[in-house]
Amino acid sequence: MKRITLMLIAVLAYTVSTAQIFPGFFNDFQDGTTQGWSNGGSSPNPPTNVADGGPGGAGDAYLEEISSGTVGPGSRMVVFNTSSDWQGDYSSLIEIAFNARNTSDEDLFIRLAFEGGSDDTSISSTNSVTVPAQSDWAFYSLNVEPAEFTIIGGANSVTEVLADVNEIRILHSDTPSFIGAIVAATLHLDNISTSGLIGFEDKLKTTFQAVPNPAVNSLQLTAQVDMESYVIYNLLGAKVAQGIIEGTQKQIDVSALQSGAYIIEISAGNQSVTQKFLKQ
Ligand SMILES: [Ca+2]
Ligand SMILES: [Ca+2]
Repeated sequence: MKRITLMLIAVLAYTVSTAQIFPGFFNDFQDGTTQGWSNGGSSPNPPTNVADGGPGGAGDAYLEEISSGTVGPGSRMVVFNTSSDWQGDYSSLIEIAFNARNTSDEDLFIRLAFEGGSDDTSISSTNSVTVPAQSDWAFYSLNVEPAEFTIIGGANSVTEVLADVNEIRILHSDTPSFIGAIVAATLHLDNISTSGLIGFEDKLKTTFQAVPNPAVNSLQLTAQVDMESYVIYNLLGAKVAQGIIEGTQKQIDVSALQSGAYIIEISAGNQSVTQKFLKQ
């Protein structure tokens, strides 16, 4: 029953709206699974979870992917993920980063590839990052902004694909590809993570607080960005108080204000945010 409910939720989530993929999501493989990374049904060498020896050393699990370099399933260096964690809208992301190690004799030219959009269009990173042969763990990142991709097949634009991804792939190929290249190699991956930039203005607007509300004698201002100054207006638009903040928090004295409703405007970095508050 639980499983059916989860499946229904998954179906509803897919049909009703496209989930946003947020910065800060990552696969660290510490749960002992491949976290949805696979080769597909008939591969003789699907990715596996290795419990020890990731970039953090003992106890740091990672993903091992082997490609045979021969013919047929398992010959190409490619892992893909169609789990709900990786399906959705990538438009708020800047990069996907990961730790990688290449224990084989071939340099690996790692790219991201996606399938998505209304037409199941496939796209690939135009440029690769090189994980050198016989290299130890290192940190790599690939940009996921639309300008960084080449369309492999399908009628959607890159932007449409990145707004509605149904499959992500990490692959080796010396040219843009959705299927990866045939190579005999072993690639280790860990901490596959999303990163993005929330704009200063968004961060100011989403984190600014003036409490308590209603205020009695003082108002505590906090934000996760440095604020520069404040102005308090009454509801007629007249300026009744102002001051300098210089930091992420400031307690201001409002005891002299008459009881009533006010607007406080915070300025920072050429941006501003306003909030209504009541003085008791
Ligand atoms: Ca790990
Ligand atoms: Ca494989």
